[in-house]
This record gives sequence, structure tokens and C-alpha cells, in this order.
Amino acid sequence: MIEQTLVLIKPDGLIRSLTGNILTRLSEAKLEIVASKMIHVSKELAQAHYQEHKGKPFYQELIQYLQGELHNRRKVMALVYYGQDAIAKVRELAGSTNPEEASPTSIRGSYGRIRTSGLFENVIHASTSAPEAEREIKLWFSPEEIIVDLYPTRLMTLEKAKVRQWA
Ligand code: 3AN
Repeated sequence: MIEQTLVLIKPDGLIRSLTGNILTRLSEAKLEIVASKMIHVSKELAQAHYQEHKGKPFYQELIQYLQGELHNRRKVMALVYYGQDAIAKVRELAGSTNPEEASPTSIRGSYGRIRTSGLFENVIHASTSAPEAEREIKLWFSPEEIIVDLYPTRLMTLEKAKVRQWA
């Protein structure tokens, strides 16, 4: 099935200069990158992304982690990968959530670690299912930022909208 999936290179991946290595590993899946950007992650975005974990013991630290507060690196690289069985292929290359259980040849097995607090610091995020991918891609990207039409859109006329342009 042709599908799309969200990948985040988290602040630990960025501060440890792993971006190139991670993208090289992901290129083994022979998928197409149809969107990419660097983004400062607000608390609201981090909470929305990890809404299913609200209330878990590691939730507060997880939000701080995605915002870059644990690594003093307040940004994340967000990408959308597109192609045949994209979700499963990227999850396979990413490896298990727990870096100690992840295959040693996977991205998380190679680069992930467990903090002394117990939080899994696992370098990347990858969507786990088509509904999750849809929710996450729509959360992180607007339709104009993606070079293929993934989901239905609607045209809206915004009046008095202020947009920033090059001076
Ligand atoms: P995945 O990122 O593999 O989809 P999720 O969505 O269950 O896994 O977890 C989101 C993030 O929360 C993980 N990437 C990891 O940083 C952290 N996490 C998940 N489960 C645990 C756990 N049991 N203990 C510590 N951290 C966890």
C-alpha cells in the first residue's frame, strides 16, 4: 500500500549530530521525502503530539524532551516519508521504542539510550499506523508544506490575515 508516515529527529538526535546518519539509514527504505522542516516545538505541539501518554509517569519529562529542554537544543527536524508500506518500513528501521530492546542494527538500537530517570531517549519518532500518521502529519505540517496531496483540503479566504514576508 502506498502510504505516508511522520518522522521526527528529536533534540537528542540533533545535538549529537546524528541527522546525516539517521537520514542515510532511512534511505534504505527507498521512500520519497515529500516534506521536511526544522521546527521549534511549543509546549502545545508537544502535548498534542504525545496526547495518548497524558497521565503516564514519564509524560512531563517526555514533553520537556520533545521541546528540547533536556538537551538545550530547542528544535526538531520533521519529515514526511511517502511510498510503498512507508509506515512499517520506517518503524522497522527505527527499531523498538525501548532502545535496549531495539535491534542493535536499528536506529534506536544504535543511538538510543535510557535516561537515569527511566525515560527512553530514542532519537527519532515514527508513526505506528495510518490513522496515527494522518493525525500527526496534519499536526506538524500544513498542506502547502507537503509536495504531494496526501489528504483532502479546502480553500479558505482569510481576510485581514497578517503574513510575514521578506522585507
Ligand atoms: P514510539 O515512539 O515507539 O511510537 P510511544 O509513542 O509509545 O513509542 O512512546 C513515545 C515516547 O515516550 C518514546 N519515544 C519514549 O521516548 C517515551 N516512552 C514510551 N514508553 C516509555 C516507557 N515505558 N518508559 C520511558 N519512556 C517511554
